[in-house]
Amino acid sequence: MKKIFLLLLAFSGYILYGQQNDYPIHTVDFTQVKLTDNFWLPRIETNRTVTIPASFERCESTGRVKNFVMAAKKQGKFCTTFPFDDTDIYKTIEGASFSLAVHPDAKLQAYIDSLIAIVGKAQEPDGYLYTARTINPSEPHAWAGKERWERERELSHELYNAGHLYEAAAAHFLATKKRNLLDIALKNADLVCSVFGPDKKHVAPGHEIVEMGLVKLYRITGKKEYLATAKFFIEERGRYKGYDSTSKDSWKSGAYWQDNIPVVDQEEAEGHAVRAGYLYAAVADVAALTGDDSLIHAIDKIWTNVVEKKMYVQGSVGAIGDGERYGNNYELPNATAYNETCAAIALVYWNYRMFLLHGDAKYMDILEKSLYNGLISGVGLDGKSFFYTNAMQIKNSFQFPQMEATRSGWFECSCCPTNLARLIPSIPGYMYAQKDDNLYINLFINSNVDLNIRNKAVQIVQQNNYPWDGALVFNINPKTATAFNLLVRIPGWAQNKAIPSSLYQFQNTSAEKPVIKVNGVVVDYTITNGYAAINRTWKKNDKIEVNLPMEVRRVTANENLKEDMGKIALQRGPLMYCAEWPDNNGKTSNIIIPANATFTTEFKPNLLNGVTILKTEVPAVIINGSENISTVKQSFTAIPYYSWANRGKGEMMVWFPTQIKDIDLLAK
Ligand code: FUB
Ligand code: ZN
Repeated sequence: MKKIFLLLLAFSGYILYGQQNDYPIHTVDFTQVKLTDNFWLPRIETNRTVTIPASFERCESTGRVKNFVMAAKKQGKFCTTFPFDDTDIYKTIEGASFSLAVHPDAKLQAYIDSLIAIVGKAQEPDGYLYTARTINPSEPHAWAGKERWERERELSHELYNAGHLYEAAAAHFLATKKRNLLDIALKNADLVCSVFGPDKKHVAPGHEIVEMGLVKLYRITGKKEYLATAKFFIEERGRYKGYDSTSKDSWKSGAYWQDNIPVVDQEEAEGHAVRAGYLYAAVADVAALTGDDSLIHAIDKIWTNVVEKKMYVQGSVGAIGDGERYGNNYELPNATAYNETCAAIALVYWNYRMFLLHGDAKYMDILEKSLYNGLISGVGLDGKSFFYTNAMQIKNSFQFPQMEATRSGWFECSCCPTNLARLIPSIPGYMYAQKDDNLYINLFINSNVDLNIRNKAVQIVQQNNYPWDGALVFNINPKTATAFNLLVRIPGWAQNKAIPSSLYQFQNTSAEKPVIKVNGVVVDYTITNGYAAINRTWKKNDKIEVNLPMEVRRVTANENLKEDMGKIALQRGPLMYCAEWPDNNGKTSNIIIPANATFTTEFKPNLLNGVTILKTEVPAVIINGSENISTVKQSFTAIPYYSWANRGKGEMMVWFPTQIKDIDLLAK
């Protein structure tokens, strides 16, 4: 049995002893946080009881599992569409492992073991694992190339499959302490490290994730080659001479793969948005573990570029469908917004790592924006219907074919559902982080957490009704009186900043300020890097109350976003709102929200699993007969953006004109 190098503190919080460099801040592992929350706990439960079983079922019924069975026998014909279909099994195992870690389930564990046995049999003796070739090496998948790795740069996804295997194996090992999947992953990683490197084969992986996966294996085993190979893959980018660097076409220039410029010189988020997000997250990992500041400078610049110029108001990225990619600066079209769910997930991975590097709440502001809006919009309230793309508007008059107006149970390319299956159970892991005697509270989710701060046991209980209410309570219960610095994130939106850049602003400045009380007494606080610091000796039953203003805010866009000019979007707390047809006389593209509209809010427990709606009266343009139009006053209801498309197909809008400038007449 191979030796496991380190003392484990489970999942993301695990620390590699003997490692000189690492993130200065470390995560409080999701397994330490026990949720009692009305918003997230039901979602995590739905993920456990519906999404994960449905994903496994689809992996079987679509032939993804059969591909492994055939690879083991070297018989048959690859029976699904894409060479990366193997990863749907890995990602679902990863999500199921996260779930097992907090919710033991012998049946699920046995089922995963049975799948792992199937995966193991498909692995070739030297560790290679890629069903699209192994089933029939003389006739591999068309994207795979005749020889191993030969088309890795473009399409084969051999290293992408490897990366998801490593991520799943790390999660499974940490959850179960079983080595069955880990050993398969390590054998594959050893092969990858023996094939690629400075004196070996050179390639920038065609779809990043192998880098993050290798880092996870490095953290578990301490094997330096894994980290070195992850770094090598990052440094390989921008070295290939086969692209046309002058081409505007991102495939021809290499920008599609973030391979046009060396990573340290990259300044703009370019190319395929999921690939990009996974790269930037991996760069953060490798920079943290190697102390390479040039890598940090690169992702700092790229982050600023995304947040200043390339993000939709509801936290989605990857505007352009052709190439599933980032657009040019300020290229954020509403009618064709692509916004792959996986890109939002990648953004969460990346922004969390940026927070761990820098300790600034602005990264958590972006994480929260994406998580509560453009990310969970990707999964229906039933847990088994999904969006691959996340639209910014649906109009009856015209819909681009690529834009999804209804959710699907699965996709031919089904990366997003299985990515959600692994992201959702790990959400409690983004709530708390520590550095020395500083405790960061980043997300507001009802829960109990048992911490160790400077070797003293401290329990924190969150009591809130977030994201619906801004009144937050934190009960601090150290075993014995303990001094530490509590850093409570004060979201940018509670400080009159719609986003940490000038891309979106609140139309009016609110005079309401967050109020903080300790044991019932209002305290003065200063905000540093987005956190209110409360430094004191904490005693049992100490209570902090934070009141975040929850007004309805009108959001306007930077003047470079031409399509959004003269329009507003609606935000309350961390949630972006949209109007959907069932609440607005069957139509939303005819609505005007004038400057003087005032909103009321109401929590509707029976609507969309319980949501706070925004209400007002608005003018709406209607057609009378076939020749006349008029404007009528009607009641207007907005729902949280994440909850749209759960009641059938129809119109949806995020940005609303405040005045009419012109009318486009469509013929019958
Ligand atoms: O290429 C693998 C995955 O399929 C990508 O991350 C998605 O964008 C989809 O193209
Ligand atoms: Zn996807």
